[in-house]
Amino acid sequence: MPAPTSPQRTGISRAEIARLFEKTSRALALRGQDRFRVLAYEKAARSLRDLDRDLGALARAGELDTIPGIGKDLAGKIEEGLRTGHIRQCERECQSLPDALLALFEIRNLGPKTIALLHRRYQVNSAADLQRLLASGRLAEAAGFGEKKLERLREAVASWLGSRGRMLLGEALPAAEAFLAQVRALPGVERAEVAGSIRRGCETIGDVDVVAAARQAGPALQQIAALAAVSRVLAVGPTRASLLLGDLQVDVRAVAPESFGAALQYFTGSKPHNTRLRALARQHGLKINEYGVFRGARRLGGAQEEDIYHALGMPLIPPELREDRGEVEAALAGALPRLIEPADLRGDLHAHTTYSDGRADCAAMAAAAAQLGYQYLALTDHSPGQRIAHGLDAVRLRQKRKEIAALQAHRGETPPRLLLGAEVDILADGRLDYPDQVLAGIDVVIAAVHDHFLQPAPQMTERLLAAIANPHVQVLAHPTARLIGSRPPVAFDFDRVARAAQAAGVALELDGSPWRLDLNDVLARRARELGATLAIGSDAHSTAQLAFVRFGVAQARRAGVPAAAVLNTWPWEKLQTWLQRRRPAAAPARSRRMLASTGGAP
Ligand code: DGT
Ligand code: CA
Ligand code: CA
Repeated sequence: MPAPTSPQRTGISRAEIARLFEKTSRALALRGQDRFRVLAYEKAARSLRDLDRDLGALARAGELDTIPGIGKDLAGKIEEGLRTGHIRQCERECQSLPDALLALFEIRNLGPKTIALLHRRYQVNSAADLQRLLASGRLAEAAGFGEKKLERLREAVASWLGSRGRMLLGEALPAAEAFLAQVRALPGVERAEVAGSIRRGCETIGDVDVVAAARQAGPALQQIAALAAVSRVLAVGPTRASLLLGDLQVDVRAVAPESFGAALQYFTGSKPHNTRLRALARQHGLKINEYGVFRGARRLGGAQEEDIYHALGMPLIPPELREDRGEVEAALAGALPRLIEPADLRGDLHAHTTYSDGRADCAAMAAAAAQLGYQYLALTDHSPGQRIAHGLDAVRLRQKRKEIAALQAHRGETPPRLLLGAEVDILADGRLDYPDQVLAGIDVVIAAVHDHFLQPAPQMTERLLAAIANPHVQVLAHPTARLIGSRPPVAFDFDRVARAAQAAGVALELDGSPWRLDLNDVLARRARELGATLAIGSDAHSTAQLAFVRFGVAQARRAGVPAAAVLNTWPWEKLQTWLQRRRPAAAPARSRRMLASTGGAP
């Protein structure tokens, strides 16, 4: 391969500025500096990540301070980064603190005080150091580290190390799509698609694979490597380029247009799926590779991805199913499921507002849901147990009910229909965090585990079964409570819980938040086998996050789920009947009716 070409740019990207602010926040916290400065950098980093406008354009217009959390000082730093590629003060703050040490902040249950102590007293500079220290048993002597805390930390470190180097689908996919749009716009590129694990909708991503069709592959790759989004060129050759977009590594392959479909199929993988196809091809006396499908020297096709599958006597298999989990047999038998698509969703039953820990108010969330074409939206804020998330007590719940009713009255027939919801904690013993008479006045009750994650499986199973048995519960939210890379799933008898949910008519959520994706693809598939209904929720804490459902849909597709199995693809009338079905007939009719028609106190 030719020597790497050096990029033409001097400034750093929005993602890199966000990352530097985040590191600065951590560095300040580690040194025990002023809490407000720590929070200011943290908030700025988050704001930059959430930003849906062009940072360069805002800077040119002198409007950086219209970004939430960005004042004059931080605006100056952003300008400096965009102009020079450096933010000197931030770089100074982070000096002598290794990235691997600052990365410890990503480990669950590990705060700045503990990290500082581990660093100072035990020379911990990375998660690997911490893992060794935990294994040595030396930490137990230190004050404040009980056996339970140590166990939790051990799990969290293992979990973080297990997913290290991989990026969440929710972070990688938007960056990959933005890059793809730029690649497609290049004059030398005829077609381009994202391949690899992103296209298969995997929950975490090692690197991004892009396949481009070009008459002249080499020059096309040079154009791609020179795009503004590219922060570093690792290598460019005649057929392939390796690039960095901030933290994200991208592998680009350029092929002739007549091979585009074959290359896309090849680089979408997965490897086990492709191995199956190649074996099948051999049985048919065919050969498939990244250039096409061949019988001897004769080329049968390869311009379209379908060419490969059709040559093997089967329809195109959707990328999300290509994991060698029975999809090849199903395709050969003509039994591929018709998978749910994002457009099938008619509403969202899991979203937060400023009443608890959301960043947008009810009206803004309603307007954003209207933009998505939703028929209904449940605003499900936390119950009082979630104190840090400002869970609602009965008084504030009543206030929220009033506000939603007024908003609904104001919006009239304009969709979406707004539903008073609650994400109610399932307490350690299986009781819910609101009494039944309060639950009876809530349109959509989704129940969730938010604490006591380490209960033994039998206890956790009983806890979840008890929640399902409550007739007011309609959805079991993020059933395993895992956080990808930081909190392992809670232990319980999944089949028993899924069977109980099916029997009771409680939906199991597939939470689309990129950190959760819970149920995951494997459990969602099992839930379907057991006949349980699913619900795909965004768990949005901002208007933009309503779009998280797409990641949930990707997991549902990986699980082979059709639209009809998902509660929130149903039209409102059908959903309404379902929501009310389990409510005890003895409860006052007033509290059983939907909010839009009442407005009474919960
Ligand atoms: P990742 O990047 O770890 O999230 O997972 P993938 O599936 O994107 O894996 P990656 O990037 O190594 O390769 C993309 C696809 O290209 C992979 O799913 C199958 C195909 N592929 C790559 N290298 C090979 C190879 O050496 N042999 C075969 N058969 N296929 C390969
Ligand atoms: Ca990849
Ligand atoms: Ca790759």
